[in-house]
Amino acid sequence: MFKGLGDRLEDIFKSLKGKGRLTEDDVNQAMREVKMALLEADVNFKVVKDFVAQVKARSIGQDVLDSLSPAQQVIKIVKDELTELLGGTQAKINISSKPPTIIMLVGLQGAGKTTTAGKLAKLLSKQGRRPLLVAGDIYRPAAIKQLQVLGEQLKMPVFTMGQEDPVKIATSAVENANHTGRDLVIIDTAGRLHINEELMDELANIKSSVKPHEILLVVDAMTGQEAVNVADTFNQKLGLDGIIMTKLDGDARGGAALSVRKVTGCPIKFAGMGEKLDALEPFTLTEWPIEFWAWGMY
Ligand SMILES: Nc1nc2c(ncn2[C@@H]2O[C@H](COP(=O)(O)OP(=O)(O)OP(=O)(O)O)[C@@H](O)[C@H]2O)c(=O)[nH]1
Ligand SMILES: [Mg+2]
Repeated sequence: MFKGLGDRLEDIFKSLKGKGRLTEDDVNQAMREVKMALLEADVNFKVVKDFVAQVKARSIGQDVLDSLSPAQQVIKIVKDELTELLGGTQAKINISSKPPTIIMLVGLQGAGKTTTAGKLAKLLSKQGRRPLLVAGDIYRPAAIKQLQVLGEQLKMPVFTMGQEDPVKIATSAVENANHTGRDLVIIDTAGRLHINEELMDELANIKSSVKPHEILLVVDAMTGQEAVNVADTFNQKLGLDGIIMTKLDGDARGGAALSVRKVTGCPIKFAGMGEKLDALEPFTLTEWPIEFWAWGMY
């Protein structure tokens, strides 16, 4: 997914290394190219601006330019700042010491919440958890059925109460998990086409009634820059614990992931890599940008 960006950075670094000594102009030129590469990868403009300013400030000091291997140092600074931007590897789900652990999935319509609920249930059951899937989307009639079908495929229980109030559904589901020995509750919630107050209020009410250990925002990577606004709003209203980027198997340019991480300060915990139930992967730094780390360019 980040291949294009990785290739671009690699070219920029090659030309820096070819120069031997570096002047301030060389660094400025390289940073202009880095900026274009990030923008073309769909990274948010403000994030790019701050990033480049930060790298420049660290690179233009005489201690770097006068050093024996200035290009290497500049490349290392870019890499460090990218690492900082992505926030390291944090694919872990916080498991509560007092079961059940409650995970709530939120996000806009079609982002992949319901599918991701099934994927997470599968992944975490492999780690020994006993999930209960909860049908908290009462608006789209097919939503409950969709989750039930996933439950059947996974041979896992699905808790539904039809069109009952979602807060009631969530609290009853947690009680049910307690009675039936399920130690993980995954709540699927309704989406909307756009962010609206009604949805946010409903989600905030579910939050305050069951106090989830993890509120994860499911974001469609294909939505590009819009993902940043969405993530920012959900984070302000709900206080997110993490983000799951879906559809990274498509031709999303990946920059949205960087931007979302930076704007919300929330770790991207998983990447959805397809429609199948096992297409959920931990989002790790080493995937990004692949050629760049793998070839030890710095
Ligand atoms: N290619 C690809 N498709 C995905 C991924 N995750 C979900 N999808 C597809 O995206 C579509 C929407 O997924 P849902 O899980 O129904 O999305 P949702 O957020 O629950 O949607 P609403 O309930 O309508 O708000 C489905 O066709 C999924 O198969 C992914 O990682 N990659
Ligand atoms: Mg859904």
